[in-house]
Amino acid sequence: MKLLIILIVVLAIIAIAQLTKVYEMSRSLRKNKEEDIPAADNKMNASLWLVWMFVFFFATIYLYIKYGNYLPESASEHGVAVDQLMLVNIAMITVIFFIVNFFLFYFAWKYQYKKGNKAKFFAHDNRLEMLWTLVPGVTLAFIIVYGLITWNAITGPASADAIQIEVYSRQFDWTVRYSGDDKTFGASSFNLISSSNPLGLISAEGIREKLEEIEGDIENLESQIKANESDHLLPESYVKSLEDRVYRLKRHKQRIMDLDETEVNGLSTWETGFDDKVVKGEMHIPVNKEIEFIFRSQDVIHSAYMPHFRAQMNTVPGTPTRFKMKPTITTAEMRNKLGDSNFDYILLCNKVCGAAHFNMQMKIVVETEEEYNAWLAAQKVVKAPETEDEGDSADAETEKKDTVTTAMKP
Ligand SMILES: [Cu+2]
Repeated sequence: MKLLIILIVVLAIIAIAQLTKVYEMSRSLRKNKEEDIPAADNKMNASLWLVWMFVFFFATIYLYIKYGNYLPESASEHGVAVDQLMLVNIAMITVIFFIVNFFLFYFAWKYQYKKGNKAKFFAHDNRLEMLWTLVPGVTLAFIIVYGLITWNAITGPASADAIQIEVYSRQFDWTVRYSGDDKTFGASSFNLISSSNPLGLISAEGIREKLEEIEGDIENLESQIKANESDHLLPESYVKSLEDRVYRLKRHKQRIMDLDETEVNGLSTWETGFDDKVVKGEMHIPVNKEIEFIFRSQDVIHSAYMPHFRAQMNTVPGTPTRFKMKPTITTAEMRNKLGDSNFDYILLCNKVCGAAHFNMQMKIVVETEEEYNAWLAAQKVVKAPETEDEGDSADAETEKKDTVTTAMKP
């Protein structure tokens, strides 16, 4: 099949070369020079510029109408300002587009070659220089200042009673964390990330489990190295790689032991995380309440894109980013407005982050505050509070902490 295609291409090239030759020979027979262009050809080319201008303008207008409004009205408060900014920019660009392109094609037609026409020599004009420096300068300054004012209003600090939601990205899904009644997220560390703890939440148990896992691995590797000291069965390079892994695991262990248990509101940082709620699959948010999103990423840069709310923010490994917004239309209201009972808000990844990037999405449900509270109450907390009586659980707590403190001493 491939050979056939190559053959066709080669034959086509030969055919074109032969046709060109025939054309050149016929031209020399007519005694015309190659660079001589007949007046009729010249005129037709000039008129075609005008025809193309109309096709181009109509195509542009058609595309504006067909694709200009692919999103429904903004479902967030700041989104109205974003739409306004976008509209002003597009309006200015459109006006300039039509003026510039009109002159481009019109002049190509007007100044077509005519026998005897001579170009005027015109080197400099201060008024013209001023005009084409000042007009774009002022226009661009307006766009930038207007954009910055809007951007600063959107990205300013969130109010104190804003609901905080952590949006956590990794290849290739989203996880959401709600901070619970204490309004404080439990601390997390990438050193504790494991299949059972994808967010790397810090807890006494999490630390102990991870340390046990690492110690087990170190022991296993060291016993292999030790056995080799007597029987020398392993190749030297392999022993080197084992030693390297032991070194890395020990450093990882040290980093985990360095995690501190700083106090926040009288609770240790990991205790503040016990009432957090980790949710996958869909994110619920209440309408008309300010929400502050905190974005984190486990692996590469992703981008949290919520088109219906005109919101987008990169999620960067190692650097939490944030964005505040106030949704104004519930999912049910938007379904009514659009007459589409299947409509859902969506969170998409908008950075090409790997093979399954296209499918990295999550449903967003905007509902009334009562519905939201009921939904949130039904979600599981990270660690349920102890049910035994006070004295017992306090003892258990001290005991647990002792274990960790011992483990934490290198
Ligand atoms: Cu992604």
